[in-house]
Amino acid sequence: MKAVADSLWKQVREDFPILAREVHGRPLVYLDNAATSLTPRPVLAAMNHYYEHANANVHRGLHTLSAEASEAFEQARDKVQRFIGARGRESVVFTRGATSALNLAARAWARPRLARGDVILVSELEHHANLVSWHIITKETGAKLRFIPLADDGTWRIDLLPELLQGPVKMVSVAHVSNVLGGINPVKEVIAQAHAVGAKVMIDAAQSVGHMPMDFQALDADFLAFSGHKMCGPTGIGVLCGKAELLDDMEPVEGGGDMIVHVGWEESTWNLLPYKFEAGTPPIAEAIGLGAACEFLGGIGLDRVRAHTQELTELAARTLDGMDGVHVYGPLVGRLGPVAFAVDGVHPHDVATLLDGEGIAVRAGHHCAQPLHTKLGASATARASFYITNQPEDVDRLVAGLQVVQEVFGVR
Ligand code: C6P
Repeated sequence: MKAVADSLWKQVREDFPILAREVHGRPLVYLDNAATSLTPRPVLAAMNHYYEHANANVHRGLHTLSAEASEAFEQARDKVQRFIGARGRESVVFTRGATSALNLAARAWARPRLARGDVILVSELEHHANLVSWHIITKETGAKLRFIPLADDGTWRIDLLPELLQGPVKMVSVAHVSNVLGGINPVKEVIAQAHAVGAKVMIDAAQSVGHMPMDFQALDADFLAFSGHKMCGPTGIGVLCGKAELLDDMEPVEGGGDMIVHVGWEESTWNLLPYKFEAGTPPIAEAIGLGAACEFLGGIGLDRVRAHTQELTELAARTLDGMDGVHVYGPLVGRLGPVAFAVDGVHPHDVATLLDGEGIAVRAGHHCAQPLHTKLGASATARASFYITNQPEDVDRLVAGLQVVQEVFGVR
């Protein structure tokens, strides 16, 4: 059984041409998947095919190339819809990424509906995209933020939820998987409790879609935001998935081509969903690439993707935490992707620079989660993040790399 699994992942790795390269004379170990994942050949091929055979704008031309481009673009939407279990294609709004998806819902749903004193519930581990977008709204509306606190192991204090949901809580907007602590958060429970008090729920799924099975309808969130480039797709494309009745009730944020039915001198009427929120020429090749990424991951099977990624993540968290002078932030189990850590006596930036010298790519900094780092008592952390392109040997290389770091700094 294990041999079958090993050969599957070996085959998967062969689809990623970049894994053949060396960095500083060493075979690349890419452990920065939470920032952006690598891109497999079928995704590159789908985008190339568009540029080589149907390079035209969508929804605008009557000529063959434009019709083919439009068809490929809309097929990509259908692939995304099936991939995340949305009820209909009208629920799938293409955006620039998770950040613009989160901001779109904050602006179009929340801004006109929130008033002074209303509450938006987030958690202490949120990425800036799900925090600063709300700072803009609280500044404009007088609504305020409330936070689900973290327990010592970096998991949510879910026991406090009934208390946190008291009062005028209108929106709950939380991450499914933390990009620093890696914990898989109990969003289903949050959604149920939030709905019971009449609040809407948005899930920042930037680190979960494409990493585990996703069923938007079963999850019953009101909005779901994610990026293509963290799930084997290209940069520049993401999705805001929303319940159609909510999207329908929202006003567009951007005006321009494609989002209108009729434009007069003084006013216009809006197009149907999802086009109402897609003003201007969309990222066509990128949407097609995202559709191909959905097919690629679907072909592997999302249960397998999750099991492989979680196994490696937990192996890395356990192993690093067991090293002298190394400390892992966040839970050691129930963890998917990111492993943030500290090496005693070495700045995280030096950790990342020295690991790069060993051919190992990790990220260092606050990972766009500054308030979380304040809570952790660290201005920065180093972070290794795992995905389908990784293998157990990568954990061995990371451990060996960290030993080099400790030797160079004389902390071993
Ligand atoms: N986190 C990381 O290295 P964009 O940049 O729009 O594709 O995704 C934003 C975003 C939103 N939510 C979460 C939980 C995220 O992790 C990210 C992106 C990257 O951790 C880049 S800062």
